[in-house]
Amino acid sequence: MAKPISLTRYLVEQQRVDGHIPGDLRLLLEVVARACKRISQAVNKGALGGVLGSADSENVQGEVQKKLDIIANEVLIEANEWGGHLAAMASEEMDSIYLVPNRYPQGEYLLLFDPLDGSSNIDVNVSIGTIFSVLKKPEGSPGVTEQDFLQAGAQQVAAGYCVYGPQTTLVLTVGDGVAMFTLDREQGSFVLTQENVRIPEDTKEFAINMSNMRHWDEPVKRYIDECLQGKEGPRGKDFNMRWIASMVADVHRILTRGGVFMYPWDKREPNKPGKLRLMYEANPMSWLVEQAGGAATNGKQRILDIQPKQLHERVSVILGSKNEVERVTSYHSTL
Ligand code: AHM
Ligand code: MG
Repeated sequence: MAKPISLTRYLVEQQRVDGHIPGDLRLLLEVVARACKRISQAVNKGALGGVLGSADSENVQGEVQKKLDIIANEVLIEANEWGGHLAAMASEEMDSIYLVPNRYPQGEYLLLFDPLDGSSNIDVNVSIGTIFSVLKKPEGSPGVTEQDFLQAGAQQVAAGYCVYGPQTTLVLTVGDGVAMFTLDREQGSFVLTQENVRIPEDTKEFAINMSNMRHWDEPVKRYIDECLQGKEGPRGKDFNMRWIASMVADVHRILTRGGVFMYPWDKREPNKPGKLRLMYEANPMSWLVEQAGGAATNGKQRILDIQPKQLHERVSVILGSKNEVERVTSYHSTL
């Protein structure tokens, strides 16, 4: 059997052999992976570690924070602030950007993350995860401002997530396809378990929170209605539905066996484009999905082309198997 390839070796090869990433970015990704290992340990301890339940606080979106949301956020900040690879960080759980303190060396990257995605699943022992995205600090600007973070997803230099499920799996792209690494708990290292991940172009599986159906817009209603008609309907095949309510876990399934995931705009909060956040969730996941041959739009345009106007901006998300995403997107222009 071939010798297992660690995340470290994979990244060194991306740097040295393939020339895809600079040394600084490699080291930054190693730090992020180490932080994910620590979060994984906290998740695994569960009730024994006293990490379950709510904290007495709300985040900038007005959502009640769980203890693990805060712990994961602190782990990521603490692991990354002194490494010398970053200029600043932004998190779904923090109101504004976090500048690397002056006492530490300053780097040229910006790190964005959703420290603990799928918060509603924390206390029920269902898969949750960390999502991250790396941007380059714009050249020539002294210091860092929120404006520096407002770059379209197409500018990302690395993106990934770590899913804490029956296995802990880190999924990564640096623009050279998608690779998956499984955490070997005994060795304490991430081991490459799949390279060149590909999403099938067609699928018979959709993921959407059906309880919101009455609030959806017509194009989404039409698409799901056609799926529900099965073999007898216009699609001529039966569809299956899955909804884990952790984007990391739903996207992980799609990267593994295909499918389409949607969290569309709906009428509950008409002024907001959707529930999910562009910079912390939609951009990194869209890049991973595209790198695996899938597609990601907001119904009207490619998510990676959206110019963000605010750090905590929300967006309508349709991503996964290419032909299905194109179909839902086309319904938005014909209705
Ligand atoms: P979170 O980052 O606070 O956990 O919220 C995002 C999550 C996604 O992981 C998931 O797709 C969605 O919210 C689930 O929403 P719902 O509770 O409507 O099913
Ligand atoms: Mg989230």
